[in-house]
Amino acid sequence: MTRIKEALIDELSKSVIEGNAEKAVKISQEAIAINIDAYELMQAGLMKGMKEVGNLFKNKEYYLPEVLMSAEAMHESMKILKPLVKKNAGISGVITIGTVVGDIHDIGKNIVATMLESVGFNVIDLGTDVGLQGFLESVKRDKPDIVALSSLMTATMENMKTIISGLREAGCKAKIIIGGAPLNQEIASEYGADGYAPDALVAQRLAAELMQKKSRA
Ligand code: B12
Repeated sequence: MTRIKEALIDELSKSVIEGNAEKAVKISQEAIAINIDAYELMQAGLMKGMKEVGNLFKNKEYYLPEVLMSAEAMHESMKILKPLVKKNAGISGVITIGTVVGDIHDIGKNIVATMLESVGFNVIDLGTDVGLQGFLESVKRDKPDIVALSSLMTATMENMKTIISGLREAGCKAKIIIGGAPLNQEIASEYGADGYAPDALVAQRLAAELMQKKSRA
């Protein structure tokens, strides 16, 4: 990595930690102007910064106002980067995604949605705080190949189980994948999901594999 690229990615990460949206926008624009890859900026810059914010929050060095400012900085930068994430054509399929009922965390979900769109999926984003009814309506209306559920809290991840069994009971044939910080493969299997991914890149691979399996079936 060139020194200037490294420095810009580091500054982008810091702008998220500092909760400085203005700086995040300025750095994103500078980095794009010298052709630094938008996905790399998201991963090595924004997500790294947000991870650190998570640690600061956990250690009670940051409180909700700081976290919100960091989320805002990330959001403003994403507005610039998202349209620039390279689209690799080849995959087609519809994915309905949403954060489950009771949970309003959407930063990770939005990154996953962007990554899925970037490989060619048509992503229907239902937003946050989505219950079984919301997912069922999308299954009926949008006929997704995959339904993706996100949850960031132990208190709300249990809702995934209810949504998964409700979707199955209603005859939903879509593959169901789940993700979010408190989850792992073991819980995903227990909840009856078809797949789990720890981050957006693995989510992209998982969705592509499920589509391949579907087309072979
Ligand atoms: C930012 C943040 C907030 C912001 C959210 C802003 C927003 N628009 O999302 C605000 C300030 C609003 C917030 C509020 C709250 N928060 Co909060 N928040 C966080 C924080 C610091 C970072 C989360 C984040 O964005 N991470 C960055 C993203 C990129 O990572 P990610 O979400 O994990 O996503 C990646 C993967 O998990 C995966 N993934 C995610 N979704 C999906 C879906 C699929 C299908 C797949 C395959 C993969 C996948 O891919 C993503 C990208 O790589 C975490 C701490 C932490 N360490 O995670 C706490 C945290 C999640 N919050 C927490 C809590 C408790 C709350 C509040 C209840 C606080 C309160 N007392 O009011 C409220 C919740 C209100 C509600 N009803 O939802 C706790 C949850 C504890 C728990 N285990 O249950 C945490 C862990 C903090 C802590 N250590 O206590 N929060």
